[in-house]
Amino acid sequence: MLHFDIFCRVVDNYGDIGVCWRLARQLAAPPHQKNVRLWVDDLHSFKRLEPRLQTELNEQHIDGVTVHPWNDAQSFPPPAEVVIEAFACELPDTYKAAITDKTVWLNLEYLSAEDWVEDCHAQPSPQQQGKRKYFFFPGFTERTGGLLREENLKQQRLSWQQDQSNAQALWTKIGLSERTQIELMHGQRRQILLFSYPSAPVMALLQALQQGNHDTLVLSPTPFTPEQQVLSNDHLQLHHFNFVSQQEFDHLLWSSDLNFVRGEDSLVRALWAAKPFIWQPYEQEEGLHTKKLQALLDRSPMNQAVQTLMHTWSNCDSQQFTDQYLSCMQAPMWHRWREEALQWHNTLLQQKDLCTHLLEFCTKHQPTQ
Ligand code: TRH
Repeated sequence: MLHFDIFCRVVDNYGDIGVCWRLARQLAAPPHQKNVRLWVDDLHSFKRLEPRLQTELNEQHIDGVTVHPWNDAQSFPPPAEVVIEAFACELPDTYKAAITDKTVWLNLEYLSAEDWVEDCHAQPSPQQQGKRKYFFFPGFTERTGGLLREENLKQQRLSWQQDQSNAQALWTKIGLSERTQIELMHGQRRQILLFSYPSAPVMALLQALQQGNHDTLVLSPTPFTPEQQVLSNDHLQLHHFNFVSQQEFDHLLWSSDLNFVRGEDSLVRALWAAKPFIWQPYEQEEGLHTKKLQALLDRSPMNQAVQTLMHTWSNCDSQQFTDQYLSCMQAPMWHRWREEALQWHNTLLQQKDLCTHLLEFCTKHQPTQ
């Protein structure tokens, strides 16, 4: 059986550990059931999305994955057959020295829908002493490493959504009143999940929701500012929730009518939720994030009005956002947006997932011992 070591440094935010944790669990779960060790340099950040984690332990087992804290000064066991260095996190020197020409060594890169990804995916990155390291790029086409997706994810989502007591238990956990829960269940109130960077034009969104025809609930893991809180009333409820586990985060996406997501991991989860969403890419120098957003939209079935709205949100353009949002929420446009989100989900579902691509790559590149 193939053994994996995954190394993850938490730089800022939650995307790096978010991706590594999903990857580790998917490799360890059926149908793959690989032996996986995950080395993480910041267990406190990790604990926010995995509450079962005990930050004081040197070794623990969760969902079939062995989790270890990582600091460069510690000693390491011999490398696994497959070593994944997430997001060019630089392996510890002693561990790197023990890598041999038999090890399949990968640098897992950030997700992007840009064209160049196909050319760089699976390319070697020359190393000393015949060691073989490759770039592994997730992506949106068959010529990339694909997207992380659990086995039977669609079926899991549909059965969760079919039984309303699942959503009720989640809503109770995050502190929603019984009355709000009933309104959500009966479709009398729309639920919006708001996971965005501080620069997003949140005030403009809230103003649009105030003017809109529907009673709305906005759920946010970031507390609302006093200025935003002033806009909260029965028509527009604002609710701050404490970070939930990754699985519960998925459930929030599944139970919402519209999702605002940011960075790469929640983007992919919003796609798998099959619901309309607005993506805010992680801001990069020279407007690179705008290119990333357009590259994603170019691969999507999204209509022009929704594409423009996503750019307006990403460019933090409060002036334009309110009117554009209101027009996208008009009945025929909203219906179209929902259809397109479902269509996009169904198209991507036809593709091979990242773990399957990864295992095929390892089989192809692993020398016979
Ligand atoms: O946290 P992010 O902004 O991460 C970012 C990006 O990945 C970016 O590319 C990277 O360079 C930067 O970090 C350093 O957004 P992202 O990628 O969506 O990751 C958030 C993770 O947090 C995701 O796995 C979902 C999870 N999450 C929960 O588990 N529970 C929660 O309550 C919330 C709000 C999020």
